[in-house]
Amino acid sequence: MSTAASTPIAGTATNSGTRIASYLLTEYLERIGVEVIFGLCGHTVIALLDALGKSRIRFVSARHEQVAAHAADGYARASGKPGVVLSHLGPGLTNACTGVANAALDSIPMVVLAGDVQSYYHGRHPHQEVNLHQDADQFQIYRPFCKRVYRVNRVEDLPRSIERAFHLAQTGRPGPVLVDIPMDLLSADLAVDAFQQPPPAMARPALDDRIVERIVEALASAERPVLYAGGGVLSARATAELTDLAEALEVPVAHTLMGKGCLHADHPLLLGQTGFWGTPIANDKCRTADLILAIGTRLAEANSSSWDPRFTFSIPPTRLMHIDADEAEIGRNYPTELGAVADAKLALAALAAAAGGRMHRNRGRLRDEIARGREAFAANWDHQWTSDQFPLRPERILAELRKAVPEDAFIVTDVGWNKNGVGQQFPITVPGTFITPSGLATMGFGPSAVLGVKIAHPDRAAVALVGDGGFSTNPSVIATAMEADLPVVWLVMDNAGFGTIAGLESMHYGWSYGCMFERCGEPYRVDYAAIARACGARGVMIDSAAALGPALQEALSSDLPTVIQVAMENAPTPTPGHWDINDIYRKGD
Ligand SMILES: Cc1ncc(C[n+]2csc(CCOP(=O)(O)OP(=O)(O)O)c2C)c(N)n1
Repeated sequence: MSTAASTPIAGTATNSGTRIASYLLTEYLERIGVEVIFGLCGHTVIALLDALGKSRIRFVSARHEQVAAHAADGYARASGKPGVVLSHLGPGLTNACTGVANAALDSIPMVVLAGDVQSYYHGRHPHQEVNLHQDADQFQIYRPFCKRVYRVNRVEDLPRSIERAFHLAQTGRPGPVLVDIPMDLLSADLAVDAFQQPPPAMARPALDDRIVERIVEALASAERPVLYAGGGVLSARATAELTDLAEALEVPVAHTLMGKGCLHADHPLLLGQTGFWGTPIANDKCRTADLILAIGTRLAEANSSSWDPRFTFSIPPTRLMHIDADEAEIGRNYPTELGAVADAKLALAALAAAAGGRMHRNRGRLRDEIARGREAFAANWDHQWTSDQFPLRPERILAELRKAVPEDAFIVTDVGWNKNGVGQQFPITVPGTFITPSGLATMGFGPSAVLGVKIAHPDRAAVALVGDGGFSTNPSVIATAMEADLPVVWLVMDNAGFGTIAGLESMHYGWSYGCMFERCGEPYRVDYAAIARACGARGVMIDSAAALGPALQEALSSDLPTVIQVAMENAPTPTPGHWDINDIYRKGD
């Protein structure tokens, strides 16, 4: 983040040598490069809003704090900078929880600034305070998913807490940090030079030369090695280095959901995603590998087929080497021959440099095998790309979307067919353009996150591909996009229910009780396109497969946000891997 000087905000002088803390805080945020804050007002934070309104920082006012937090998350993913959230106390902060936890589980840098009750009413249970177990206790709600929670008890501690928050959010394994500020402190006097220290410039951990040599030698001499890339490769912007390493040693690349985009979709060494919603060739090559080098991944359950050795990873006998920003991830789910804590970009650059020109084992007809495996799997669904059926096949929706958007467009998903289908079937050619909630897999992420993505890159297209369940969690995103002038597109795949879970229940229990949208026993459909029009945005209801492509083109060239609602068959995504929940369900009489 930059440390450029900022001009003092007018009208803030108080006693000589002091100014109001909220103005000094705002100027500091400007200096360290904060350009946008997402939030929702409350009486505890209007002092800060007043200062923000007079600053260069943009404030995006959402209608629900969860929307603000997801938008900040989307902004962080697309910009590489921390997302900043401003929240009122109590109900504001609890509303934001889901969005902040979602960012935490995907290692997204975020700073949450929260107002709190007056510090001098400690113990008197003031208005909206969470205090059933302890006074002034709201910050504790954030402990399980924040890297650190700061409660500021004296205004003099505010600068240090803010500086620590931005430092911790971005370093090591990134994640959210909360700074909880009693409202009176925002209006208190503070020495004009109190906010002096910017977050430190940090050298990132690199791999030791001997470790580089050991890993490269192991990959070169292995018979069936695989590189396994997680979201850490994308967030470190290390895809070029990964590609160089793969090509230098002719090693195929498999990836997690968040690792999608680590290699160009057409790259002949790309195996695809592993796990339950992965691809057979990725699962097979990983399961039969003699060596896997995993980078920036948790080897999480969904991508590892519930760690069942029959499906995705069989470690041992496969040998595992693992590079990650967080030592806690190494060795947790599999015995690991070598673990290293390092920045993915530095590590992959060093490995690729050492691998350049190195002799490696003959990989035989590996590239042909991969091409055949990918083609054979795509044959299960590629005929659906041109299906004219109505309600549409989900694959036709993906095909129309791919045709309509430029390659550098952002595709933001939610959870449901959209996430699973894009992860498995949608070709991503520009790294970082696929944005999806993985760790917490929050329904409601996509419609809000796309707002932050668009703010980070106003000149690029941003489309949220979401289910009707996910979209209806918070349609207020349309009003926020209108107010913030963000011409995003929400492509709502409407199967009149929580389709993925409906399908799961139907498979195991023969019905979808509690999962479909119904009224008086009949399917219940909401006209989301009409809601968009009521907000002054564009709303298009698709009435045939042929209408989708032109509607997308129009939406992408419009200056207004657009909801495109398309009726879709509730067809499941293929599941070549395994998820052991399917062994749990038992149907009674
Ligand atoms: C906040 C939240 N609640 C519940 C779930 C469980 N869940 C996973 S997928 C899904 C259904 C999503 O429905 P929809 O958005 O319509 O997409 P579809 O599955 O129909 O493609 C649900 C409820 C979740 N992931 N997040």
